[in-house]
Amino acid sequence: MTKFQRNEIEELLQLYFIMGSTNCKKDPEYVLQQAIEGGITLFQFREKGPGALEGREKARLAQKLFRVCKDAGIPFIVNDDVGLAVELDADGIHVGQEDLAANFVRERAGDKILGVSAHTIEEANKAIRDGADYLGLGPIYPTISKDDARAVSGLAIIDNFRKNGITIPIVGIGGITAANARDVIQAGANGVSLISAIAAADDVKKASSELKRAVM
Ligand code: TZP
Ligand code: MG
Repeated sequence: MTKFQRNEIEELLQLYFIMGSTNCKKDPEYVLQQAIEGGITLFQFREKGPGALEGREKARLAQKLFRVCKDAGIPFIVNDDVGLAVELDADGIHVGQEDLAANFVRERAGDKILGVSAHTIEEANKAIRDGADYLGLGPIYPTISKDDARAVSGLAIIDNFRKNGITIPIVGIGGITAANARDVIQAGANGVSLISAIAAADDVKKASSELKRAVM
């Protein structure tokens, strides 16, 4: 388990912004600062897709963004890369079903926040046994930000997980905007996670604060 309390995790998931350099129209540090000013509650560094930074360059960007988060008191989660999360001493790590097994990640991550993407009740229960602190469910709506995304699940997946006794914190992902974020919470999620609705906005701070209002 993580050092964070369960109710703290639930609050952190409220407006969970995910981003890497390839998602941004402007300088990533600036985008993150604006998103924080708008009211995001948690940040995930996800450096993926065509043109993504690798190696030392990726680590350098991660360090910069981690600093921005630290200065603002926003916990910093690393996607997939357990080595980077440990090297930085990030606040958490998020893995998918195609990544390192969650029990192995939990062992290496110590008391960091561990998030796991799940698509079925079986995957969810395994992730919980492996020590997940929260689950990411989706894509709830169609997304353009993940080339290998699964089929769209709709809001039904959240309701279905809750009805099947999954009580740990849940965040919805995929195609979430200020127009549909409230529905995701009403379906039983503790928060929304999203990339493009903030990272690709012309006015990042405004987009982020509109989302904040939608989930509050
Ligand atoms: N996992 C499922 S959908 C998705 C990820 C990482 C992408 C979400 O991006 P967007 O732009 O918020 O739809
Ligand atoms: Mg992954």
